[in-house]
Amino acid sequence: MELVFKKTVSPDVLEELKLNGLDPLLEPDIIAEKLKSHVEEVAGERLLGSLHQFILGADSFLAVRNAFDPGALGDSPETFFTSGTTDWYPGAYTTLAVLAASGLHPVSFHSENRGELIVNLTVIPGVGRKSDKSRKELRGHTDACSFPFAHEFDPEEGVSPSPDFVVLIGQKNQDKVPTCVAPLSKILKEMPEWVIEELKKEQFMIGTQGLFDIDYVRDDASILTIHPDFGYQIRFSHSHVTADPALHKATSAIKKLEAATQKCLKDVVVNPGDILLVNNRTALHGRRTVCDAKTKSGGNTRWLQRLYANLESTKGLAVDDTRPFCLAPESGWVG
Ligand SMILES: O=C(O)CCC(=O)C(=O)O
Ligand SMILES: [Fe+2]
Repeated sequence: MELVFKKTVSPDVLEELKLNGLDPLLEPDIIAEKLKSHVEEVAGERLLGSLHQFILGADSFLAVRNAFDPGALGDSPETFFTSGTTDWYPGAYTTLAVLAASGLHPVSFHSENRGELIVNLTVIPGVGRKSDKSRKELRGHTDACSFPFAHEFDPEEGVSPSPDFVVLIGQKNQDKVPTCVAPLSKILKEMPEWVIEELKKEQFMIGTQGLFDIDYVRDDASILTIHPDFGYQIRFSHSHVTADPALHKATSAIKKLEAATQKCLKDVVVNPGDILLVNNRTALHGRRTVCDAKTKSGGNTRWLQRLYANLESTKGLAVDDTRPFCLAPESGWVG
């Protein structure tokens, strides 16, 4: 679903916050509180109603178009870390306010990117896995796929639930490289009943995605679950979900899910000034190829930013006194 803001939050209002030195990585709640009413004003009642319907599950993604004016940006960063520069603040400020107006709260994980609330998705220079990954296509996945579903969360286990929503902020995307989204409702229709039954069984191993610095594989996990209020939910990653090869039906169910996902992926371009909210439980998301290894990083290469957001009802384990939004597992944790 798409929403178009006719007006953006005024650059003057955003500039004032910047002059006050408010850092989106440290004081997201103060920023959200100060800006929420501005967003409510420019959005209007109809758009706010759509935001609320979306977070309650009306659709698998929401593209908020023309939400902010990116203003004058420096060269695209070449690192995941956002601290140290401030040219990206207008997008971050507005996104925090849009989340607050939707009834969502931002979260990060201590073990991913030093627990920083907002990370760059940008071309990382050099050779190696991280650089390759930053340029390549990403197949359909959910973020933090090895973490529990919200209704499975057990504080004793030491792992907070995976985030309810993945939020992408558009800073630069001159080649219009699409993000892709496959709604679970469509994927389910592409699969026979026996595949759905297999995916619901607690028989899979889910490894942890590369950006987390923890050593953790979730054993005896289901890929599909039925949430008591929201219905079918999914967690998945092509590269991190496996089954015991002796379990033929489980292995072929993974293959069927991959094929069904492929059929359902829809391109959504996150343009500068746009905010894309993806439901991390009722959709798989991915991305088309950003560029090849010959393309230089920096300059005007694609630059999105990402943060996570949870419903009020989703609880996690806070582990950092100075950053209440930063959740377990901690960096270096072995599960
Ligand atoms: O770059 C994008 O559009 C999405 C990236 C993504 O899904 C990820 O980094 O997990
Ligand atoms: Fe992702």
